Amino acid sequence: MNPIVYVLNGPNLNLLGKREPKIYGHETLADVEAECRRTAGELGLGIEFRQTNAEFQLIDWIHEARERAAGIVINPAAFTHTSVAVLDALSACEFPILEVHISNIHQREEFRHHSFVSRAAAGVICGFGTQGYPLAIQRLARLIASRGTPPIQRTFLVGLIGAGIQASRTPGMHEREGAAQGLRYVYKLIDLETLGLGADALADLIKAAERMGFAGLNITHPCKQSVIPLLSDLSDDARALGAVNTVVLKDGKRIGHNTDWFGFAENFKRGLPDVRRDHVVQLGAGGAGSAVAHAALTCGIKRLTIVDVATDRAKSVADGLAARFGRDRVSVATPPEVAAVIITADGLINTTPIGMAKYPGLPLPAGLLRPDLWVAEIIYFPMETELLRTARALGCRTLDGGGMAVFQAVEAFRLFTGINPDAERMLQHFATMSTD
Ligand code: CA2
Repeated sequence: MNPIVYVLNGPNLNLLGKREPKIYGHETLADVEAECRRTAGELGLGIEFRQTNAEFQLIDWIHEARERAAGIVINPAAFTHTSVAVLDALSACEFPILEVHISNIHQREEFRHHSFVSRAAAGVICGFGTQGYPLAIQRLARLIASRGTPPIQRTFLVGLIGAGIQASRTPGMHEREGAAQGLRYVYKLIDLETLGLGADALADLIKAAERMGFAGLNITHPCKQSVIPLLSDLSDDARALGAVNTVVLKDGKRIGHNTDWFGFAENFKRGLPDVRRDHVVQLGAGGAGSAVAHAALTCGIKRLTIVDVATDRAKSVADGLAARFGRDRVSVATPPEVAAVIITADGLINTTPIGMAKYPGLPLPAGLLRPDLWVAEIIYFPMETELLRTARALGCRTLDGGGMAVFQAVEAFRLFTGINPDAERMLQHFATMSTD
């Protein structure tokens, strides 16, 4: 596991390269970041490169670094000369800290000659321009190596509660990202089916997870709705959707979130960014269906027709959506009506289980597809469902469900840890797990 260094930048450094080139040069902060990443990579160090204009944020990041980094390179900018609070945060760190200033602060105004933070720094580089950053990283690598002891890793224990979840790729995604972030991250499957338990065991399982120090739980079928009465509070999204797939356990509280809709929205924005979205037909109004419909309307789909064999279910999902997005944007159709409504549709979204390895087949007659209809799936096992295969053969634009699975995990990881995961890395890792 590579040690991680935090490179932290204070106020106004986001203006680098855009103003005052005589003092600070022409390189932008993005150029500095690229150079730092290159240097850190060569030295076998992981890196978090950040900038903020807020003192509290800088302090929070120093606290975060205390628990997961092996050292800090910091340019506190103007806080250098004013902030006892930044000094105190740095003084609480047990690893080496290097202070960097692009300009030679001793050549400038009197008030820049004094640094509060230097007391906590093993060394200071100033007046070397932006070159000071990679030099500081090189020095930090030496100081870290000479300490010999690996940094203390923050530990996160999380899990997934659901039935028949043994093939889930979520544990692998979370654990791999956790390791890459320098964390001890364990993701347990709590499978009601293999445990021989019913959904009524949920309350006991959550209590047990809480007692054993879990940072959070993902919740899936059949518990996304039944978990709600067991929670202390809900995010606005989870409340609107009446479904929870992520519970954060913190300070004795259980906060329910829904990252499924975000997963679909992000996948859609990336995979089908430029498709027409005047009218879309969605098949399925189950738990996933309500989150996907919410995402679709959030992504600018003007009118959505929801189709479900259970008309009551479709109606109640549509009513909830109409209350949030407007009556004119949602309607309901029965399966025999699909042929009529799909004629005017730009796209089709399948949220039914038909097409999964367990339920093979097509969720609608193949004859209703046509080349100018885009088709989106949320199933990722198999990645190419019969619907996608048929649609692709016709020449339709298509979107598989892989991205949704990844982005719901991206958001859950962020909620569990408070750390921003690397979404690209999680996508890449997910792709290596797809074997079908
Ligand atoms: O020289 C440095 O790196 C400083 O930390 C930069 C701070 C300044 O307050 C310190 O005294 C020395 C200011 C950062 C503002 O950066 C700008 C960059 C371009 C244009 C305007 C501001």
